[in-house]
Amino acid sequence: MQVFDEKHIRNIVLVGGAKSGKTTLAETMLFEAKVINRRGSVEQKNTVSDFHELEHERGISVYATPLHTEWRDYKINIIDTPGLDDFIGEIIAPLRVADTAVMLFNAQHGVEVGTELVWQHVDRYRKPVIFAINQLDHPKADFEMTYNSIRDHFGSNAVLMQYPLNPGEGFNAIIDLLKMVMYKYPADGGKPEKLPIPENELQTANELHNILVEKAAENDESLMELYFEKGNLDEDELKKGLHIGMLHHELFPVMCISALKNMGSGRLMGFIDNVAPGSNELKPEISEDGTEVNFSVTGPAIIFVYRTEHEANLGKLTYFKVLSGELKKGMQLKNSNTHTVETINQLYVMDGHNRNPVDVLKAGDIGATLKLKNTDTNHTLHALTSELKITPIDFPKPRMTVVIKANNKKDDERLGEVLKKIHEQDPTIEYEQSRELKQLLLHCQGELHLITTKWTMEKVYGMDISFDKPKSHTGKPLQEPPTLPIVTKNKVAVQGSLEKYTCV
Ligand SMILES: Nc1nc2c(ncn2[C@@H]2O[C@H](COP(=O)(O)OP(=O)(O)OP(=O)(O)O)[C@@H](O)[C@H]2O)c(=O)[nH]1
Ligand SMILES: [Mg+2]
Repeated sequence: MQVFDEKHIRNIVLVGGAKSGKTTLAETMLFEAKVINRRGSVEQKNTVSDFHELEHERGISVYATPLHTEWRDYKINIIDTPGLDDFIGEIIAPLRVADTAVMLFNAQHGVEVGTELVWQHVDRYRKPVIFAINQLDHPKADFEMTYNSIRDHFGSNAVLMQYPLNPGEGFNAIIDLLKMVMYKYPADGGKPEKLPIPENELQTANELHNILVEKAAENDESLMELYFEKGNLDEDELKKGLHIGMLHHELFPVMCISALKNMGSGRLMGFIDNVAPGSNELKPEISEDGTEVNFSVTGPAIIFVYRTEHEANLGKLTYFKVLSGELKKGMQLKNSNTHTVETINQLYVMDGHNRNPVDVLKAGDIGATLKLKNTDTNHTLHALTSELKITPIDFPKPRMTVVIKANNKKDDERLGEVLKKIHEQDPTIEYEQSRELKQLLLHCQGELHLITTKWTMEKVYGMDISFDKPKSHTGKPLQEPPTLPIVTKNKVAVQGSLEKYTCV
């Protein structure tokens, strides 16, 4: 596998409302880059990204899944995330290590509630963002409504870089306002023809092009001067302005796609390669004591762990980003959080559950390793001894509490150990032995989060557990949360299927 340098690595995270098409887009990008030669679908439960049994059962993404493409001299690391905010931990952890967030909107619905929540995190990190309006082939696609709702929510910095022709069932072409060409797609998608913009679209295209140019010029004084001089910017100047605007989180280019029909995905990838910023250009990471950790290709290796996964047959998988230097297989690293030494015996580039072994990963890249003993999410590891710890990902506090019990003695003994792993994998799940209530409490993000946690405990760890309402020592329920339903113990035990969980 080719080794890419910082100038040719792009890390993107796919975020957006539930079912906006993130997993379908990830699959299409892998197909475009020939990582796979047949596209799977969410319905057929055979996408590279949604590979967990739980995701197949529910028909949704539950976990942050890293994938990658190697295409036209660039490596794009893609992290596909869930759309439902019960899984917010799986969304904000990859957001932290991504260079650019590609935020999808379903052209049937415009901006949805879930998207607004994710935006708060994207905005907080001031990450570069691309807005991608997806599902433009859908009979109910409404481009105007979607773009207007984007402008209403995110303001005039959301600027059109493309617009679709014939959105809806006949969707077959995109006008590109950066290149000022039309991409015309075969009916079933794929490689487009690059054609001149039709006569009857020229006026609209010119007007929108001028808005894009003005917006791009605003981000740089020399570009502003050029724009005043010439009244326009050429393609390279425009790219530079877009790049700077994205880097400062001041300009959010809006692109058009149909992930399902593979229209616009290749152009999106080209834009990520050629215009979106790389890790070497982003603001430096900040350590817990306020020191700036500058991106360095030549410095000693530093990695930051953004995610941990416990896999039944593999053990502990640790996902990280290389912030400095080169990480080589066999290297020993010092964990500044636990003051222990870890050996990187395996080094992988991940595509869903496929592990591609590599010998080296350079600064700016994302990878995974196995079987680290004393390393968790949010830890920093160094090639040289250092006390420096990268500021941890700030995971949201849980919003729902239940009592958790094991239904037999054997499982009761394992409960603490299993909950520790569950928390390590998803830090937005917490647990505590309440001395006051004399009950073991499980805190999580919501009903679906609770259901999926139970599923994991039963199916992955073979536990027999049940949930109950927390009660005070007087026997009265502590809270009556109408919006936070609790799973009834008996029904879960009898029915044992996720779909049939009943709430009181
Ligand atoms: N017509 C049309 N359907 C699409 C498109 N992209 C995705 N879909 C469909 O939308 C549904 C959801 O797609 P996913 O790729 O699972 O969406 P997602 O955003 O990953 O969903 P979650 O991760 O569960 O939030 C599936 O039925 C897809 O086939 C598209 O471009 N056009
Ligand atoms: Mg998905």
